[in-house]
Amino acid sequence: MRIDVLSIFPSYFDGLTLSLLGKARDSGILDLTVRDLRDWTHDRHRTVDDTPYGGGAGMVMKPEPWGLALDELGAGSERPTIIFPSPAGEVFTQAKARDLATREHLIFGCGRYEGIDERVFEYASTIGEVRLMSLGDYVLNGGEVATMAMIEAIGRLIPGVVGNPESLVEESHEDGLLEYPSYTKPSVWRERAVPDVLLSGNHGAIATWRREQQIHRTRTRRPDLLPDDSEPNPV
Ligand code: 6GU
Repeated sequence: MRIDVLSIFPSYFDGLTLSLLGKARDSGILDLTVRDLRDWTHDRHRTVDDTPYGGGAGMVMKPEPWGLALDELGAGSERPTIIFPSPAGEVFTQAKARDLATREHLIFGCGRYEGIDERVFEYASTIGEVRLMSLGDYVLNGGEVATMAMIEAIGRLIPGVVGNPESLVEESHEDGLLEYPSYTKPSVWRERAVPDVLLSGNHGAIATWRREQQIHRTRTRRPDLLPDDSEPNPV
């Protein structure tokens, strides 16, 4: 998979050389390039923002560097998927990560300031499939941290990135439930014992207990994930 990132703070992404994703890059499974948006400016100050038409607080990212960057990164690629992280976007989920992990070429466009000139999104849709994606209902200062989260979630689903594929299916959200609790040695630590069933050697009982724990955790912590979360219709 090819991933290009456009940002005015490319060094945010230095962490992506570490760990599993770093290995995936070294092995060639993941072709990840981070580019400085200012490389597509042509003025002495490498300007990427300007004041908003209509007035208002803050600055807006100018369309021209985005247009040139998207032209270059999109060239020679059959309609890439272009993701703009935005708190005004659709919510990014595990199911969406799974779908995006099947794409050939992703481009992440990290906005800063009060946002990107709206025409950039329209123009980008002539080059690829445009998706505005949010991590959730809170506000970050820019798209960089959100992009890193999405690249990590997507990247670990690319075949070969996570060594043991079984470790993928037992995780929170993969089966729509939160993960069951895990324990390791010692069996008693600071007067707290590991649940007996996990020491029983009874694999059926262990599987049943883990499933019950998943359901109980999901019901108490994230009832919105369960199918019957809807209010009964009063009519
Ligand atoms: Cl994707 N971007 C920004 N700036 N803030 C966010 C977000 C994205 N998701 C949640 N908050």
